[in-house]
Amino acid sequence: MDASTGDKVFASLETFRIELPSWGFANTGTRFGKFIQPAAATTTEEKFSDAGQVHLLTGVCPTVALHVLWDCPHGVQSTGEVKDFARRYGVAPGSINPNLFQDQEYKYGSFGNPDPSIRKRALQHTKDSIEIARRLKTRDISFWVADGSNYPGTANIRQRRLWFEQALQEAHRELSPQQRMLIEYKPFEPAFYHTDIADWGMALLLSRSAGPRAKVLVDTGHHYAAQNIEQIVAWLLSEDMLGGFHFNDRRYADDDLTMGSIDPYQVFRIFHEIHFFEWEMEKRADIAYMVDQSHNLKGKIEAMIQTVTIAQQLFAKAALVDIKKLATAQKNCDLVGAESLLQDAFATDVRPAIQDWRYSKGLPKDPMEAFRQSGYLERITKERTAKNAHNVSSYA
Ligand code: LRH
Ligand code: MN
Repeated sequence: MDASTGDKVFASLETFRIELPSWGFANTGTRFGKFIQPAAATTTEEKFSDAGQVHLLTGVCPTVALHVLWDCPHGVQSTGEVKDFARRYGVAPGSINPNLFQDQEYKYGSFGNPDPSIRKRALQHTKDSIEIARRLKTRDISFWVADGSNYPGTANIRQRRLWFEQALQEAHRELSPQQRMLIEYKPFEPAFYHTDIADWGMALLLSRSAGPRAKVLVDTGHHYAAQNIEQIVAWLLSEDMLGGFHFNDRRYADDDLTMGSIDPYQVFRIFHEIHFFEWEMEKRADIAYMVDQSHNLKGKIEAMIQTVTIAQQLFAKAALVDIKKLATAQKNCDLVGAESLLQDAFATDVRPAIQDWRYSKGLPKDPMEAFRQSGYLERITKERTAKNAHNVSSYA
């Protein structure tokens, strides 16, 4: 690999950081059940410990996203112990995810519920989540709201939009100047007729009406198969409304498979649009790169290490596109020339340069091998097997 390519890989890795989801270390499944892993994390401390292991081995995932009901069982009172875990395991709390979909009260919605007392309850949980973020000195409050309906005629879609606007405006007023709110869209599931925040346009309009500190979160799994996700990314960038990503991969729907496992070129094309934007605007885009996956079959920590290393590879490959040449080819409608610049970058094996970068940082060249040699998995399996044995696997 020529020096300049190596330098470009090194430069891209210097700034690339990706946040891990606490729930990626826990026993999760599908509606048809879940397969219990004896080493899986069940406590918030164990999730910090596992995330700390991945950061120790890769050096590029210094924060872990928290889901309030799953990781802060005592709400705001949980922030003290979370700070202890962060100190003990060397990873900081990242984006705070309110949970407005799990409680029975949210059967007919949260912000969109016709019952004002339920909407009030949802807003109080949101304010508590913002307070948790404030006490943990973390920046992003990341909203995914499952609200919607399953049958035509059962919901007043326009009225529910107004309720969402009111709730998100009130939430925005609670934010401190350093904080942001990220609004995630999803076309369906668990609602199967309409979802209140179903696509990027709805999330953008709700973010705009909420306030300047509200941005859109793009979960790569939340698109119909034929949608051009990198075009949505390009539009959100040009609107200065792109706040972050939840990366995963899918063959069909919101499959939450490991990033780049099905369509790595998709992620490459997204990273390319971001590099292109930053080159043209001569400024860094303020984007939170995060993973959001459900490791139903793969070992949870191995799947996370695999994800982080694939993310580094795809980010570095996209940084190899000669954008100056690309801009010229685009202007000259040199279709093959332009496309080949992306294909050549994507086809470049950046793994040796990434290993050199890790070595230069005192990190293991091969994080997966280092993990397998560490004995960490054997230790936590011993510690956690008894506890996980009681974990329910059936759906119903
Ligand atoms: C919804 C979603 C959301 C999270 C959840 C774990 O599908 O992507 O981001 O809250 O997964
Ligand atoms: Mn998500």
